[in-house]
Amino acid sequence: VAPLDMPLLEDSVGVEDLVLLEPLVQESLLKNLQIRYEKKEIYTYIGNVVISLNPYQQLPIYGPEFIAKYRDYTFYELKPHIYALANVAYQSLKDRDRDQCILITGESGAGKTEASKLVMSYVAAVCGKGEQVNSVKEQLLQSNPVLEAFGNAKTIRNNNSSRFGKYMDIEFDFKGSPLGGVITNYLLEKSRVVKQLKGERNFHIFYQLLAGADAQLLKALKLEQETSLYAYLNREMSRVDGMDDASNFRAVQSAMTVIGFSDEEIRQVLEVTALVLKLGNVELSDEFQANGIPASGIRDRQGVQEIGELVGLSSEELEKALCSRTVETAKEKVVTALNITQAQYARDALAKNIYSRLFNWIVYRINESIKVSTGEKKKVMGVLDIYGFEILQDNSFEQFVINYCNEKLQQVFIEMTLKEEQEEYKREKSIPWTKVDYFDNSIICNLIEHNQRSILVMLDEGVPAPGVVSDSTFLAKLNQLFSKHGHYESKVTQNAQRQYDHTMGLSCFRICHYAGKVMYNVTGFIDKNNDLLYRDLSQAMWKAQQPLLQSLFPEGDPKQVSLKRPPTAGSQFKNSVAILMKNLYSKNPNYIRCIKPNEHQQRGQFSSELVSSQALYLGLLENVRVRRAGYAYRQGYGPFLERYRMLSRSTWPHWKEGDRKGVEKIIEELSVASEEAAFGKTKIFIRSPKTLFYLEEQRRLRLQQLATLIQKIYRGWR
Ligand code: AOV
Ligand code: MG
Repeated sequence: VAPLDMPLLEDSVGVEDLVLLEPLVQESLLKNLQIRYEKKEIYTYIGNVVISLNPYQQLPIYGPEFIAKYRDYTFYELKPHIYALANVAYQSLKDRDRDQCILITGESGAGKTEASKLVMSYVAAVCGKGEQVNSVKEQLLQSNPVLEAFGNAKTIRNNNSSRFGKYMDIEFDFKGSPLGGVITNYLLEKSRVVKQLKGERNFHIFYQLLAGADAQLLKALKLEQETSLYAYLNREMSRVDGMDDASNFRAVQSAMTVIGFSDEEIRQVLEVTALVLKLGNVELSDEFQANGIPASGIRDRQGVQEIGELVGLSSEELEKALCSRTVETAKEKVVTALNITQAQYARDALAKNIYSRLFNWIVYRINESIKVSTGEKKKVMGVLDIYGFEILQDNSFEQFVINYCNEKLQQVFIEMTLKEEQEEYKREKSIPWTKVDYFDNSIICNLIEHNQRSILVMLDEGVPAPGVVSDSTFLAKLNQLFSKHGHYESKVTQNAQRQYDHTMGLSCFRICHYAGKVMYNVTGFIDKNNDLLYRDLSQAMWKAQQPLLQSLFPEGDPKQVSLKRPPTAGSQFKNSVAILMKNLYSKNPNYIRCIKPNEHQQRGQFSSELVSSQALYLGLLENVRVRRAGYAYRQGYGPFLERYRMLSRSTWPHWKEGDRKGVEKIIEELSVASEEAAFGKTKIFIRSPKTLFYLEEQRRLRLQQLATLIQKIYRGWR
């Protein structure tokens, strides 16, 4: 570890802005974060970027008192905090009329969702007043518990892991009062509905419902309280330490009411949720016969009966839909019986589809409540909180999608930090600047999403006709196309290069992501991408008497004959990511980069190795270098004058000739070298941290002098 030389006042807690770090190397950066973490200083700046380390404990640095403080000070005057970033974003949205976005990145469990809630609660606390405004704020804030209940789950990495991506635009009027918002959600990890890894749970809502519903509600939903009775709920993992499912259930119900769901709508949502659970318990068996051939059928009639009663379906219809498949040709309809594997597959596909459509509907319904109907010009603040980068033992299509999204966000970060930096120099006129080299991950983004030659294109070519194209031909095509690609590996490409790697699976490929190498198993890729539901099933659901369930399956309407193949999950995701990127690029970015200090969700543990790898792939060091390459530090003339005016005889104690002149005077009197300071239109730029250290040191000495002086005067009085 390099010796640390921290010349700032705060040296016991390291530097608050890594731009001031000396020497600037990975070791000192890490040490600085560690020193701060141990002192419970979880936030550190790189210029206007906030680095946030997950404390895994409640720190007394949030709430109204702190919000009030950060509201009254400019960015660098108080300790680094997410509130300071939220304040800058909100103020510049309000005063400078620039749409903002808050981009929160980091791997699973790093603290993104918590950070996004801190931003939202800060903005809600400082923006506008009045009954109408307060009710809008409440609706926006209450969307969180509802979406978390249906879209989050306990994973190995995070007890409250977001299993969907979320982008929320909060819209304001010209005075900065909130009018409403729009939420966009990205691909829910629906495979979790039917199966979870060891040590993980299904989505929170299932456990909340069973734990929190009273006897009457349970009876109405035809449920039993015991989680172990449900095949879709992991038996060895039903409770999460410190999580009160029952009280969360009440919170979700009341949040839904605040948002504007009617009692009837809430009831239907819960019925559909119960339906999914009960569907999992539909036991299929192949002891039945169809024309002498073994066929699947339902073993336990009562379950199907109950499902029928719950949502108004005939149990015969349901059984038929689950156990057989109709193929329509121009001339006739052929009904074939499914074997047990196919029937189980159909049942699980149905459960996944019902749940993910329910989730989409909930987002749609929240949007109906919070959408802004007035036509006036709006100012927008977008908050992005997605699922973090994931490397599991077994990675499938879901991880592929999640990691692709993170790759794109890293790309935004690279482009926007450089772009924004350059533009600032341009805006401020005549500020010279040197370029710093970055690892550009567009090569990886292209590998995944390029329009002609990419993994997603190859995936879409895998038409769901059994036996024609399968997962393994998909892999073979990838191997052929990308055998020489620097970020692609598989057994075949390795063999060609005579590499021996026993960790590489036969049905796997590996992508060298910006954040690490991930091996994906192609089994199930084609299927998950095509995401097709037998028509028999959607038609059966459409026949349900319960209006919500029926509305989730519009394609089940026999009048709606569409022969067009629906877009695949991959291409839909790619499109929505592209729209998101466009949206982000049109706004002024504010970054929160979350870091996970240890793998055990433990307070006070700082694993240097783990933090180091995140710091590396987040490009923190490069970020600091970029920031320093031009000018390490910049500050508006007003605040700069305020901080350093005591350093010049001219500006202390009074100065009346304008902020910029005052700042020039201070720089002149302190004999700061001319290349060290540049004067922009609204800000002063200081080139090297040394100069800033010097200013800070002078300020400290001056404050000491003043303190001694005051003491003397005080003694004199006595
Ligand atoms: P994530 O959003 O980044 O993971 P979360 O925001 O859910 O991570 O954080 C995980 C857990 O860490 C939370 O449930 C809290 O217990 C704790 N935590 C995070 N930030 C704070 C904080 N500022 N103060 C106290 N505790 C905190 V994922 O959604 O898995 O990618 O997919
Ligand atoms: Mg999250």
